Amino acid sequence: QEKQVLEDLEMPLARRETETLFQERPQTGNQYLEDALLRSYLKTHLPPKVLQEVHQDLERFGNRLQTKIQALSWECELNPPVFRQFDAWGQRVDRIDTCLAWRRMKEISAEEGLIAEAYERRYSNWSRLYQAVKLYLFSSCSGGFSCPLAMTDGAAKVIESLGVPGSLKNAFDRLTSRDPEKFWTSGQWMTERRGGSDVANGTETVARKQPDGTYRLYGFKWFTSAADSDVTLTLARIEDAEGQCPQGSRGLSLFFLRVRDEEGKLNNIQVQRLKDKLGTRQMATAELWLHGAKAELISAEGRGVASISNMLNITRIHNVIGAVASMRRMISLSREYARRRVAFGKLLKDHPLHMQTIARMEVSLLLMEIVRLLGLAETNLASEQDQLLLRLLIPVAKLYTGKQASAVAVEAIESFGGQGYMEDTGLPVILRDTLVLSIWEGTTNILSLDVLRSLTKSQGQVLAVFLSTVQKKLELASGTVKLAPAVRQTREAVSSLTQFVQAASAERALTMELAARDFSYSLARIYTGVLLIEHAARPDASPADISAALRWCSQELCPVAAESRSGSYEAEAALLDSSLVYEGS
Ligand code: UCC
Repeated sequence: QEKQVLEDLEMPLARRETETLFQERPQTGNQYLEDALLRSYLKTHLPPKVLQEVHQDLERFGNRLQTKIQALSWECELNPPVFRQFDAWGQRVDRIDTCLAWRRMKEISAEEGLIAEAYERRYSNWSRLYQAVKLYLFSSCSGGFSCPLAMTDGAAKVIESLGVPGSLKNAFDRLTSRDPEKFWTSGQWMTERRGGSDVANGTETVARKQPDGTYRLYGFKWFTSAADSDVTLTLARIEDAEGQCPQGSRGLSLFFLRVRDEEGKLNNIQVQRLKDKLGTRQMATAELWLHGAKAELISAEGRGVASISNMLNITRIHNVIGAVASMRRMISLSREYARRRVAFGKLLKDHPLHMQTIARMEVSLLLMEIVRLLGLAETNLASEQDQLLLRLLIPVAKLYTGKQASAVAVEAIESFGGQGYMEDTGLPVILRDTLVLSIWEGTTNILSLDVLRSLTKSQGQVLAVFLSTVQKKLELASGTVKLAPAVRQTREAVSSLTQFVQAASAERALTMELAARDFSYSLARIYTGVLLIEHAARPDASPADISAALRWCSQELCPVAAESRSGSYEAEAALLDSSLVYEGS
């Protein structure tokens, strides 16, 4: 085909019989089979018997996605949910109508065990990794259904961590069911009108205790994703006998509620409107009034934030899955296009700058590492070090991949030239949908502060484990000659990071806060670097594995040290101290 294209190019337009020079649609195949990095990761880590079974299922699932599910995803984009407040006779109905393809996604999610797999634990600690790989493959074809799945997984996790109390047994069974008839999805209603980051001070919803021990919730949930879900977890303040509510974080408790009753009637909930969003338009995000919604208290009183953080850590991992999947999708489309598209007399794939730009976008090993650790934690196989590392890496990976995903999407769109800008290529929707990944589930700054929180709470242990794990991995790879530059660059970055931390501990807290984002980026880049190095140091590593590690490590791996050396945090701190900052800047 390449030869044909080049021959055509030589021919004057009038004599061309075919239209090979028209731009061709990039066609990707089975996304599991085409993902060499994923497959080699699974081959390296999974026990042979698990690998054999998992491989068969993933190959089948990859085909199903390509031949059946992908088309449904586009249907979801074309038919976003519609809100009907009243019926023809003036009765208030507050119906959110979703399209057939969206409802089919729910059935497929159950059939494929996209939540169930993680809780059945057929493959012990490897079940989480297996589930995450399926979600990763599904994500780009899911038409936004990944969002309710994230929250469903988070809700199941919270319920499981409570020991699945009798009152929640039915809900747990449904959230983790493989039966499409039974399967439920969950929402996660956290954001109120004062905002979604400062949950401790922004939550106004009040919970009134009923004689039967249940609660009624009163409040306004201003941003509820996948409002067509069956159940939800939400935060509220329990009112005391005097009608007072404790304020702040310690006043928040966690509740479970069903959105509708058996007859499909809303649980004293009114839908105010659907949100008119930039992206994720396939999914119904709503403003909801709770007028006495019946709910069950599921945390200790005042432990709402700590309890829901179990859910947040899962939905943040899903965010990483979504980010890595969208990057993967964009990169494979872009690569595929580069194999077909001719510019300046040669195929795009033969332009070095173009290919270098595409190749610097791989971060999937960070995701695999997190779900590997989560799998260990969930089967009581994790060491204390594993747990500390997991606590640190979740916010690091969420903030880094969330930001990276939209940058990659922009770059990939550009790699298509003007075609990337055309709605009906299906490319702009990917860009729109990636933009939310750095916003929901904690913005980049909120998560950078969470990284600092994990440091403070563990008295620095998370960082000590991070550094020792990195050193160990570098040591093991140090005999591989081809990787020497990458190992050296990473060692230098680790040493800069250590120096920065030592210096920062003598500074005031403000300096560390100003550096929090760059600090988190440094952790993400260094850790991704050592994972790529570790993978490339395998005896059967491919030249592509080696070049991926070398390319990754040739970038600035420790931006926090570079910024610190330039004195930018001190300068910013001085500006904040002085009156030099303009109002609102
Ligand atoms: O709901 C949303 C949209 C849903 C759509 C999701 C779909 C995703 C799909 C992706 C697929 C493609 S968005 C809602 C987003 N909102 C957030 O994520 C909240 C962002 N804000 C934060 O994370 C804040 O940092 C807060 C709320 C956690 C701060 O609250 P506090 O109360 O001020 O924080 P504290 O006092 O530091 O923490 C309270 C407790 C502590 O435990 P104790 O009391 O034992 O010391 C903390 O250690 O909570 C614990 N804690 C955590 N534990 C706080 N964060 C964590 C954590 N991440 N992990 C473990």
